[in-house]
Amino acid sequence: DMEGFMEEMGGEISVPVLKGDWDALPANVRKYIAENVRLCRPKGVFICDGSDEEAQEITEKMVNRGLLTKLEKYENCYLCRTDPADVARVEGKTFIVTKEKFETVPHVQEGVKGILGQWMSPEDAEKEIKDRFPGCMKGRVMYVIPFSMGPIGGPLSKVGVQLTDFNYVVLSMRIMTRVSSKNWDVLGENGEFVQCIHSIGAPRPLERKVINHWPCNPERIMITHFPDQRKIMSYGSGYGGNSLLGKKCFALRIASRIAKDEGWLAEHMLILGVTNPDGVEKFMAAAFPSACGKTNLAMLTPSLPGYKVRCLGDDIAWMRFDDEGRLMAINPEAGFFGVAPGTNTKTNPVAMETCMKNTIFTNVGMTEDGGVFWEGMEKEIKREQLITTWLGDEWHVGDKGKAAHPNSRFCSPAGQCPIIHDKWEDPAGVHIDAIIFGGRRPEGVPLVFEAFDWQHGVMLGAALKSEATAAAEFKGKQIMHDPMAMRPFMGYNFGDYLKHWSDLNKPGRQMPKIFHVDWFRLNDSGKFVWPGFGDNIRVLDWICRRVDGEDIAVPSAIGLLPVEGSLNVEGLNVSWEENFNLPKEYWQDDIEETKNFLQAQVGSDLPESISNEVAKQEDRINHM
Ligand code: GTP
Ligand code: SPV
Ligand code: MN
Repeated sequence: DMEGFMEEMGGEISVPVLKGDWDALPANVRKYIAENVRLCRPKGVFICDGSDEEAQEITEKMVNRGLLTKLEKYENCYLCRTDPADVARVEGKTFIVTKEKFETVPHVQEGVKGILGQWMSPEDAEKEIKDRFPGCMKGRVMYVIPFSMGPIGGPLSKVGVQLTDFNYVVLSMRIMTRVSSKNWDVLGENGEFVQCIHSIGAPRPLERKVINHWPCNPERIMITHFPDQRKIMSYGSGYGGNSLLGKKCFALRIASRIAKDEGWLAEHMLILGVTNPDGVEKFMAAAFPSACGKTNLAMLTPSLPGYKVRCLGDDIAWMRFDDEGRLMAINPEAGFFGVAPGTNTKTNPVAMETCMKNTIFTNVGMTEDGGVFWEGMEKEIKREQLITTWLGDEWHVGDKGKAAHPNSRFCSPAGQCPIIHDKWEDPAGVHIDAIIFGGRRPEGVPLVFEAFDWQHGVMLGAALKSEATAAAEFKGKQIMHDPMAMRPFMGYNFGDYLKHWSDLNKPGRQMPKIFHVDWFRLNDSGKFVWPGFGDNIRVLDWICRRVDGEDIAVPSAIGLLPVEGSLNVEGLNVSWEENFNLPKEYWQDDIEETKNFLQAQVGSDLPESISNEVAKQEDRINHM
């Protein structure tokens, strides 16, 4: 059995400690490392302290190896190109392991293949792990990364310890989380931490050719989560959400499960503050599926004069009601792992400024003068410049193919974002006034509408759909369900999750208003009907005014729509009709499809509160 297999070492270590003070580590951490050294067989252990000197040392090594290229045009920026077979999250190889299957996945209808999370039995997980992890770090160094999700020592924060054999992960985790020896003090002698074990699955001698100096094992990728043990084991991939285990694996999958048990929320949401011309600020959290606009909204440069948007986070929010009944949110991350393509000085000048120093770029193109290039930057470089694509080919603007991978990313410290909010590291968080859901919906969905109440809003979140994006392995533009933008990140039964959301609505609490937006509606000629980006402030402004109770909304079948003219479109050449019309047939099909989806996928676990809301919505649509 696993216990015997992972035979305890009593905190003894059998390989050299290359850096760090072994004896200074908490006893339970020593035991955890020793067990995994015995399992993975690295040649040595490197205990990270999170210092700049440490990062410098690792960076230099990686540049010498060829894994990183220094970008001469900027300050302390590097380019990394992955093995082209390892470019995104792999949802099909991502599992939650619990004894009881229905803790993880809903009771789907008979004959239906569930898509809301993948369960694996502990027995199968043990087999898969024994098939992969023994000796997986042979000839490599095991880095030990003590990190905090949320400000170190904060009341909502949690500590993780990642073990990894990939130095790229060490550098990226330093940006994305708070890596520091101080986390050992926070843990104390036997403090609880999340065990994050990661291997690229390329022990020496190598069995698979290494491409671009990016060792990985794409055929054998397996990302397993053990919520009961607060443990993650990830194998075979070095990319993003597969390897930076503090992010999706911990801060969403494991944390959502802890949050359910403890009565709070771990969500795939950005956090921002909007200040209106009167100086009144409101905070919002917004859930859009991967590559659907969170980073862009979080860093919005308002096109309306007098407004200010400040960013607190671009991907994950941990939220909890405080004693006064206010929903308080923190960003557990410390950096941005943002989509590069589409980002430019017009669409997102704040992101462009943020990533011009101390940044690791992955799978973007490089200009001959050591700058970056990706699709969307055509106007920012000289047309004749020679570009090396993410695949290493020579390329010019206008040539066939792409310079950057569609899921190429920048990884930058959040603190250097020019519009970062002063409170972004406030351990108590900020008071959320509004929650926004949205996706890529090319058809039928109005620019913005408001839920009638909390229950209706939870149903809107449950019904969230979006076109597939490059952030995972899916191909094409199929419209996929992505309830609460959490489909790939659910840590437990989605029916229980919806119930948890419904139950949050208790007397004495100031429930945020819930909204739905769509920046991606197309007209008959295939053009976006809304300019998006900086002009999204007009939608945020309408939302703020609704939070203040302004009488500018009119009921429709699907929710409260802006009264015609109440959303400021001054100076824009947009059609109100194209942005706000509700095609009855479209919505009849949509609610039918949503109802079937929820019945099939959440089955008997679907809370009545949600099916009631669906039935009411269907009735309203039929009476349109
Ligand atoms: P993840 O990091 O994968 O979770 O993605 P995200 O939700 O942060 O998405 P991001 O803001 O990076 O946007 C993804 C893509 O959508 C980029 O190519 C953007 O340029 C594009 N995009 C973002 N906002 C808008 C918008 O308002 N309108 C349009 N047309 N495109 C947008
Ligand atoms: C997402 O896919 O939602 C991301 C990128 O934020 S990754 O970190 O790879 O999950
Ligand atoms: Mn994301």
